[in-house]
Amino acid sequence: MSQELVLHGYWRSSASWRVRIALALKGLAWDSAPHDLRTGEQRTASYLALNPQGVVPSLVVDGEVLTQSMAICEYLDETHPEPPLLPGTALERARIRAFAQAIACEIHPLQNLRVLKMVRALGQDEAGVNRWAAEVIERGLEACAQLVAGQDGPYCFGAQVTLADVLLVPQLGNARRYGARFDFGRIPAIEAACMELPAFAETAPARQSDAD
Ligand SMILES: N[C@@H](CCC(=O)N[C@@H](CS)C(=O)NCC(=O)O)C(=O)O
Repeated sequence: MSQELVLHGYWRSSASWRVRIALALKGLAWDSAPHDLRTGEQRTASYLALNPQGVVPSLVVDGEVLTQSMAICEYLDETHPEPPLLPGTALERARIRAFAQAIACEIHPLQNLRVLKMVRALGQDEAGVNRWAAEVIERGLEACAQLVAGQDGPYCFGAQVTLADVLLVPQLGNARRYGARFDFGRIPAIEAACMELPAFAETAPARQSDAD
């Protein structure tokens, strides 16, 4: 029986894009509930009732609310195992998770909207804020490139798309937005390979109904 899936997100949110990619890879249809982060819609009382952290995405599955994009992707992977986002042995899965977490836990939180607002409030002008974001992203992606340096392509970990690719491509969108370099090792080639797939191309920010 098919589930009713409602994705609360925002077109330009990279964490929302992760979930859109995972949904597309699993061939799942979903309804969109957009929240404009620029006007603070993520902090309305009705949205905070869904997601007390006041961030997108949230995925509502038959009335059950799921938060945190990686947890959502893993839930989708467990409930719809094909194609697997975490294939291989325990060791291989640990490497994929480590790469994904390097982005989700180390890069993205430091260049998130509310953190950039704090950097601005501490006195940085727009150029300074962008430099902060770009530096965080460049340092992180340089390390990510090393994590996959010895792996076969075309994707992060071989011939199958994994959770690592699901996290990487949206982060590269943020790299472009803040003018960060990402010409590290295999990173540009991995992005090019992913963007040939409809699951990545059709879920891109500019192609969402709430994009302006
Ligand atoms: N770790 C969270 C991060 C969620 C997150 O920070 N989302 C951003 C958009 S990419 C957001 O909603 N920011 C709103 C804000 O900072 O006020 C996840 O992966 O779901």
